[in-house]
Amino acid sequence: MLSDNIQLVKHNLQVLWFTVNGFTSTQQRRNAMTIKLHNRILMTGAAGGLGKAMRERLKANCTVLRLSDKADCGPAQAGEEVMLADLADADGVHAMCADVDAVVHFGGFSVEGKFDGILQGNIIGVYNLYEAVRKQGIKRVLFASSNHVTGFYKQSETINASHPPRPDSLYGVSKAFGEDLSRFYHDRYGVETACLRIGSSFPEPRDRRMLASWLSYDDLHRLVTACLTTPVLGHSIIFGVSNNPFTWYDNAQARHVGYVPQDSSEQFHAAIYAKTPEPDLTDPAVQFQGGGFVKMGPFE
Ligand code: NAI
Ligand code: 15L
Repeated sequence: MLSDNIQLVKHNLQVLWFTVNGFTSTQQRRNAMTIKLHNRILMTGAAGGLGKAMRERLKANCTVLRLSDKADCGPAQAGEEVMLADLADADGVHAMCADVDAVVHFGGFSVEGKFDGILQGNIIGVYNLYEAVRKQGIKRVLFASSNHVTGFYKQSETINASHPPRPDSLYGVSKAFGEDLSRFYHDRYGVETACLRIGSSFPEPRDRRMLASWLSYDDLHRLVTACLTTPVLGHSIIFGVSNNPFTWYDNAQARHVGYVPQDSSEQFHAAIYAKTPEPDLTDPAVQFQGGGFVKMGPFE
């Protein structure tokens, strides 16, 4: 607790120094924010796409990066620990949370599909995680939510964190559950959470919709860093997108987090427009923000 407070004071002094003296470069601003406030960070979903992309980057944010997944993550490298666990196994989840200072939770069922997989990973799994967080006294969690919590808003609408959820899939419903569960653990037990409503985080946007929803890996790391280092996070909902020329999201309610995206989908526009057909405006996948998710299933 004392060392946490010392770290927070050091962080605030560093940010104050830069604020008073001015940031002479973007790099200085990033360096000021990428300080090691945490000794051990647990990253779940380490074997997945975002886990692999963040593995190296997140080492800048902590002394020890603990990696977990139910799938093989490969051997631990310098500055890493590996503890495999199925999120549906409460004892395994409790063990992987021991001695952890903050959790970056990417693990779970990441697309629309049969309910049982979603239930195990995203409902029971998230409950197990928050129970372990509560029992282990972990203060801060970054929860990978999704744009599919609000996928049934139109692509002609701009939404913010106060808009009610309109999930476009069982997957989106499960992420809405995770957001509500994390709010309960904040209000009842004081656990701070950032619900990152990630758009489309891949090396490049793959279609016209992703020109609006794209989040570069470097911007995802900036978002994670901002959420880990902001002095007071509370319970915050943040749309995870890059600085794209058009988007459907307004992050004004998360200014306290200090996320400043620096990448843009603009560089991909010409190529994407050249290789994709004119959108059919009567297609629900074109009308709604969730794209193809709005017409998937049923699966039983
Ligand atoms: P992914 O499917 O590549 O990785 C998810 C990882 O979670 C996998 O390695 C999988 O083995 C693990 N996992 C699944 N069920 C598990 C369980 N029961 N116990 C333990 N581990 C389990 O997904 P990706 O793209 O890396 O996404 C990471 C997170 O971010 C997911 O929660 C996803 O829903 C969320 N997200 C990702 C977006 C993207 O554009 N990549 C967009 C919005 C949300
Ligand atoms: C998600 O939530 C998925 O995890 C990811 O695979 C993409 O489909 C993304 O949303 C998207 O909407 O592009």
